[in-house]
Amino acid sequence: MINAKHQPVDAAEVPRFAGQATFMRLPAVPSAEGLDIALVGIPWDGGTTNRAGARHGPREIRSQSSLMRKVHHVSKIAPFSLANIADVGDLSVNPIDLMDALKRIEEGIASIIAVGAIPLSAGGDHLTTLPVLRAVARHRPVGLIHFDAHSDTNDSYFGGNRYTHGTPFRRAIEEGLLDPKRMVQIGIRGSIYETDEHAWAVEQGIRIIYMEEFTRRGASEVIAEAKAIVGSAPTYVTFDIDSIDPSMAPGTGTPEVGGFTTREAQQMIRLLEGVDIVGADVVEVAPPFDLAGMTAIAGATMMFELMCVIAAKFRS
Ligand SMILES: [Mn+2]
Repeated sequence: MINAKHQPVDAAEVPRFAGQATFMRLPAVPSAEGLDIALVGIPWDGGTTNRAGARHGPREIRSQSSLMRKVHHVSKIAPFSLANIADVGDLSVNPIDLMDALKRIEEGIASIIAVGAIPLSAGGDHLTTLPVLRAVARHRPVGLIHFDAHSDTNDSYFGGNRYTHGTPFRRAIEEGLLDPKRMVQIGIRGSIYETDEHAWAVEQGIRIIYMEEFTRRGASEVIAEAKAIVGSAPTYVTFDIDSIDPSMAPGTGTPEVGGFTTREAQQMIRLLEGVDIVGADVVEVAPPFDLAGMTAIAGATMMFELMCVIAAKFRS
């Protein structure tokens, strides 16, 4: 019987370093038509306040994702058998016009959702998540599981600029895209601008789990709480690579020491099985600051982990 689902190129037939680089060595397809999960690049970093470079993230994540195989070694989830998954390419962006870029990204993700596919994107900086949420949450607010060193709920930068990679989740709450009572941020750390920097976020009802609390309680307890917060309703998962310690993921715009190990991050994502994930992303991989592709492979691996827990939804 012919398996109608897309399959990655077999590394026993074509070596991993050969051929066109696509996410997970899947076919590059022109649209999300017929897909369950659409892997998509958002090569845009116009919201970056410090070291730019995440615009180069999708291409490097594609390259490093050639290391991924077909079956998850712990959960035994075989994503390409459970769900039809392919690489739909990069969204159209505008590197010199922020508002136009946000519009293009929203339209690109909306076209994926319109044909019934779940978007799993590779950024780009964290502002890309705002237009993604505008598409994902067009008809109802969603919950959010947010891995990051930073809360990204500041109000404005540089004389009132409201759209930067430090503000997306404040804008998303204001726009009614996120239900702040169903939001959890995990791994927050680093020096802050003001003592009460996170006061607004907490007032909205966001549960902030600082890195120190994660260290005390561990992955199982923290994710159990996160799952209780988002419940069974539609939820988006966003993974900022700077949540991982810069010793393991240096290639990012705003590194903060004292972060997750890659293994802790993997453990947490695996435990998300059962959450109704309606979209997810890995953002802030900035190859110009990377060493030997180590941040891009961390990003590609987190994308694989996310893909597996999303694919688990398609188990019949
Ligand atoms: Mn972030």
